[in-house]
Amino acid sequence: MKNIVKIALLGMSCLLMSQQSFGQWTGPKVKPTERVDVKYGPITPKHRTDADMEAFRNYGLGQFIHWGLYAIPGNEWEGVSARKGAAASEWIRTWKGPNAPKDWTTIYDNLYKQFNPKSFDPKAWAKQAKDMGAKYMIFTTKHHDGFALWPTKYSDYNITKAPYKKDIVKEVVDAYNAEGIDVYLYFSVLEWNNPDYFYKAPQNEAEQKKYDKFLQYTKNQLFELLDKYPTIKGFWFDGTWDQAWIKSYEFTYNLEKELRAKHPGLIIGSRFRNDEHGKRHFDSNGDILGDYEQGWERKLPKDVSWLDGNDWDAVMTIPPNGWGYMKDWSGLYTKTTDDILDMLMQTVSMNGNFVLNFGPDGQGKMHPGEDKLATEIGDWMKVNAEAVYGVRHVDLPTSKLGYYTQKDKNLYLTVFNRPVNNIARIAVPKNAKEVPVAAVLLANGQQLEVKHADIGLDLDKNTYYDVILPKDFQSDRAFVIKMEWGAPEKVADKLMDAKM
Ligand code: FHN
Repeated sequence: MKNIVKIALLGMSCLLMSQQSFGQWTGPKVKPTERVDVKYGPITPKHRTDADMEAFRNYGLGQFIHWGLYAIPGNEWEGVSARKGAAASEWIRTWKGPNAPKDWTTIYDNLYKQFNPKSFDPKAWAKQAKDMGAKYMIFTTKHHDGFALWPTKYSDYNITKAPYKKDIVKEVVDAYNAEGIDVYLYFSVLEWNNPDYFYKAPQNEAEQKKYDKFLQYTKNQLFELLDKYPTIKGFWFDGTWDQAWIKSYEFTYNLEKELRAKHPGLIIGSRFRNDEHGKRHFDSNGDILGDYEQGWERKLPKDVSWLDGNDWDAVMTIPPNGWGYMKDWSGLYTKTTDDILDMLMQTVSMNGNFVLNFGPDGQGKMHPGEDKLATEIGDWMKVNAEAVYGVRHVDLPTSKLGYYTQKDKNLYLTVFNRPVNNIARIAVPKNAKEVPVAAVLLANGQQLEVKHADIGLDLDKNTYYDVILPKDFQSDRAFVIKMEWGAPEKVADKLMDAKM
């Protein structure tokens, strides 16, 4: 009974945490009506225009890798699943409840003694990511368990103490860079097993002293990462939701400045810090803290207006939730290639980057399901990538058929819902100076007929361009129609609107 109450409480506090931390920034933005005094607000402009940020904006597709000690259990231990006892596979250290192994935390904290991934081949990972079409990757240097995959001077709980010994972060950075893929380092501030870590704000001088030690340690590690891996493009921060960190706004503000000074061009998302009023991601005036919105985790904005012009990324798991290796995918809905392509196109059509997560196993091998997805996504990208990279949102009425993207003079429609009449109808405002004038299928280079179709609905502000799909063109996946913009041939005479 006691345990049931504990689990219920844990569930409630997780829910509360997720509501508190995510509720306010992943919906339409509501700006305060009056501006508030904010001293520890944004450091960089809302829309950075430097080359590094432009590169970020153009990635389109990225890969996330969650790898650490949690890869060894893979969400189970001695045949018992942690599915109902831990929040996610990389959270397995927090496994509680009747099924949790005895002395589980101690077992977990000693897993590093067996971390010796014999099949780890960073070049193969990087090649796979490249073939999939990823332009950047985010790698977990250290997750909430605190185990560092690089030889940090500042903690003993690191890779040099594991039988593997070698600097995994370096191996990953070098391999991905060699494939031309930009690397971002995931860094969890939260550390479950660090005695100097505080969840609640320190209550007295002694506690503050301890937490200051933790803050200095965090700072040291971040500078160490910049020193050791100078080619990285940014940090992807996580575990920044606890009160002790929130109350350290002056420290985090200064730290952000120092990190940027040390590494010009560094990209930091909105999770890193908050203002002095405790507002995370966006300050009390609704202004973004950091270079891009970092709250789109396992969710996507409903429409582009929700983003208020901010840069953003969406990070996505393949199973419903679970970032680290999960041995057993059975009985779970795991996203299909079509699901992922749909989310990818939805994301880029709203100016975001879509980042797909992989959780390699304890030996360094990807899950076979991940291998399959990577191959299938890569096959699709080889044909259709120009509708993904460097594209922007299109300000046209939304299409029921799929998602628009644009680049230079080209408009792309990625069709997920093929119309039964084989007419892909593009709605364009009647006063548009540019309309689709030519179309081609990216799948096979076939030119398509484009016909003006003014369907004459009373009071309709749009006119229509019909792209005719060949009946004999079949596709098992979404396909892309590439259109060229040009001046409309002739403007049809306006028919009289009816009086009624
Ligand atoms: O708690 C983590 C989780 O394990 C995972 O790392 C994700 C990735 O975005 N971030 C946290 C929850 O927001």
